[in-house]
Amino acid sequence: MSAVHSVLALGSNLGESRDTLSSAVAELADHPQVRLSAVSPVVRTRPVGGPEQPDYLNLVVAIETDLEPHALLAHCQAVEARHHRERIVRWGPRTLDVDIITYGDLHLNDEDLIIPHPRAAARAFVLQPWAWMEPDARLDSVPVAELAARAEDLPGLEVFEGE
Ligand code: A4P
Ligand code: MG
Repeated sequence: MSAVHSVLALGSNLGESRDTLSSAVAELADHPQVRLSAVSPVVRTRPVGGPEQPDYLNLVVAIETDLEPHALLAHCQAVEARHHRERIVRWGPRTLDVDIITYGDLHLNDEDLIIPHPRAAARAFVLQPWAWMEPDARLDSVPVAELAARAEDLPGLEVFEGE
């Protein structure tokens, strides 16, 4: 089987978020069946949904992987667990969230895994860094840059250059 191109989105708004994101990218790539092919700029974003909470740092990565989708989800969750992610409130603050945005052209709707990610098409905190990383990317045949431009949370997004 040839490797599948997949886009993963990472977010953090608790603890040392910048360091957490850097180590998470390295840990995601540190798997024999995962090859990192691109990393987006880091963006600072206003929280979308959930309770009052700090701003997020977000980024996306592109990988080539031989893992099947559920095995990739398990790998993402293992990386989350290393950062002591605790699930307390849905859409609440978190040290690390890793979501699978796309997996090749696959459409999947399982109880524990939906691909493409069901909310990605409306979220600038995923779409804008993705469009910068892969300017020609499409999500369900719509250019990602177009989706980003339409996303309601785009005005709150800025490139993160460090504190
Ligand atoms: N799951 C289903 N599909 C997927 C997928 N494609 N990738 C399941 C990853 N997981 C997927 O996720 C709950 C369950 O979703 C998992 O057990 C998995 O089986 P979770 O990470 O435990 O919980 P969550 O993240 O609180 O919920 P959810 O629904 O993933 O939240 P979202 O929609 O990802 O939103 N605002 C800013 N600015 N930046 C952010 O990063 N993130 C969120 C989280 C909200 N607001 C934000 C940000
Ligand atoms: Mg999640």
